[in-house]
Amino acid sequence: MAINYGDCDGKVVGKVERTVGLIYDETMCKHDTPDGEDHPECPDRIRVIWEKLQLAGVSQRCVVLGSSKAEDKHLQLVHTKDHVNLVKTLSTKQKDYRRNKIASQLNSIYLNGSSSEAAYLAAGSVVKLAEKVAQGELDSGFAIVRPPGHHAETDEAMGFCLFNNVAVAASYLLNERPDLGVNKILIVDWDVHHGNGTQKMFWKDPRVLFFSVHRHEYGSFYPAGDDGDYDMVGEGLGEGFNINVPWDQGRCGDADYLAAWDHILIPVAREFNPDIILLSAGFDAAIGDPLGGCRVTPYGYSVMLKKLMEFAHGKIVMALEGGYNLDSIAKSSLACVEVLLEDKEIQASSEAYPFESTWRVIQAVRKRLCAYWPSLADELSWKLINQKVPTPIILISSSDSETEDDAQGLLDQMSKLSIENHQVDTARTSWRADLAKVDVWYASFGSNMWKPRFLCYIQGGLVEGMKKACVGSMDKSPPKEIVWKTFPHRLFFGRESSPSWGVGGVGFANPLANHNDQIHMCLYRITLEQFNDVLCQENCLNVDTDLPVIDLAGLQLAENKGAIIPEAVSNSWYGSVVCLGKECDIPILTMTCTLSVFEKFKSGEIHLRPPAKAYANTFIRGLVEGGRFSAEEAEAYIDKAASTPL
Ligand code: Q9C
Ligand code: ZN
Repeated sequence: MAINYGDCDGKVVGKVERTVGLIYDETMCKHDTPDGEDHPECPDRIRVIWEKLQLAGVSQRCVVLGSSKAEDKHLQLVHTKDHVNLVKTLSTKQKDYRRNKIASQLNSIYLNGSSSEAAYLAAGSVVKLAEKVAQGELDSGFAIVRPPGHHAETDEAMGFCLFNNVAVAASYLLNERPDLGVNKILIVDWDVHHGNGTQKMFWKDPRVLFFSVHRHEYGSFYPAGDDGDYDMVGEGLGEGFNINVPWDQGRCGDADYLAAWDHILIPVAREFNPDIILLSAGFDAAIGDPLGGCRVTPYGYSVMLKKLMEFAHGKIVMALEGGYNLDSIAKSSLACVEVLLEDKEIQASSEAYPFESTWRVIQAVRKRLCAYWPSLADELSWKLINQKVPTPIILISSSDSETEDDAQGLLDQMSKLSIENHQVDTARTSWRADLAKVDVWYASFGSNMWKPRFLCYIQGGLVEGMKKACVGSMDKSPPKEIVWKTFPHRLFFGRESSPSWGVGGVGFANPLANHNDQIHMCLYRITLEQFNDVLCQENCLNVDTDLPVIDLAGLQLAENKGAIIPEAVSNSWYGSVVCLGKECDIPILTMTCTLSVFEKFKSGEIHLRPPAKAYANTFIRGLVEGGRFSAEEAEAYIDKAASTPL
């Protein structure tokens, strides 16, 4: 440790700064696409990180080391001889077309005349840094290297990775340097992708605890398949020494990652008590990353890293893996090196809660691994897991290079905030507290009969086929009960288009009963407060109103008269609130067009129209999953309603 003396308020204070090593070598920028095509894994990635550290005056406070080439015998600790030879002979004597052919047979790999040299330098640099940290010459360090490594398997390059840099370094310490006394290594992989290569290399090895947190989405996210699932815990002596935290969804941020830290990684690390930590530090879970679709901030990375520093006397070797937004990776790297230097207190974050799916994943991981790690055995408290963001039901198509919908992003942020705002709002607009005490059945008859679609009106979000997300209700509690019933009203479809479904009709119920007709309805037991919010959303009105659309007096009136037309929605498509009687002494309400609009449908002044395909499909799912009809029957039911004149 270096001791710096500074002057503070006239007093001389001693401050111990930790010795942090950095390795950067411009030579690794020469690995590039053969014809100069753009690629996310580009040379500028390491350049911008290096420049950022210099500009911030941080590299000057670190020990900057030259890079080193890996030795073949070290590479062969985790790779086959064939693989090492393949990478070695990629170099200059070969022609581009030969390399292109090799690359084309691999998964997500490009190669040029400098790829071999860069791969040797990347692996060798991580080995060198790990050695110096292990022997105590450095407290910690960051190898700013490329190509990345964690996807590279024993006998195969993939996912932009040629050699598995971190795995080579871990194996080197354990097998080649018994003198350094490293017997247990924790590898933390926070790259947004699963570290499949590293996992396999230490699958049966209890000396290496491999922890990877990554987008998984049921095996659809790169590198796709089951390898990254939480069920993959290792085998033989290594059983329990492989931990995967597989996110079910994108958009995870600081709160999600820190929850995984606090409730999985940190307690396990405490039990494992590693001698050194190697960090597969990809920054592609960073906010703004074009491939990752997550939102970890530099603050989030700094807290994750800080929490790891309590182990192994802070001996941490960071090695760059992925990360494709140049600005994000530079800022995240800087935040991390500042933590290694024990520079400053970490500022508080503003982000609220993890996703609901995050708690689900964390609970599954804890359950699967608690036999090996007793600190995971306790059930998480109800209070804790209730601190969550409601998850929109089905998300915009997720590919590797996810094009995030801005509306969806905004929506998430809104819902993350609305949790805190909720209490304030309820206090301010007192009608909510009153109407929250009264239950009603909301009788739905269209796409809302599919529960996930209805839940959009409660929790916010959208399901497949919808063109626009719902904001949800202020009170996001799910319905207390669901029942199905049939009523003597007529189902029909009309309007040219709707904001939710685009071109095509949507469902209406004849506001008047007629005993020759039948309409099947799914009844959700919700509060009158929530019913107001659903009514507003159905009519494209803001839910945050100072006055309810239908209050207790309105409910009474609807019960007495059979239907009312609340002022606020009188000119909207669902302007009539119809009371269909009672179930278990609770009033049943539905919403449909007013009688005068119904007359216009009947006369042809407003057009009847069959429903849009996506709408009809959602409707069918509701009927089928509700156990009401088979798919064929549901389709016939809708077809009949759509083709019978009023
Ligand atoms: N649909 C690292 O972050 N994407 N590698 C292939 C195929 C590959 C990422 C897309 C992503 C590899 C180190
Ligand atoms: Zn990655």
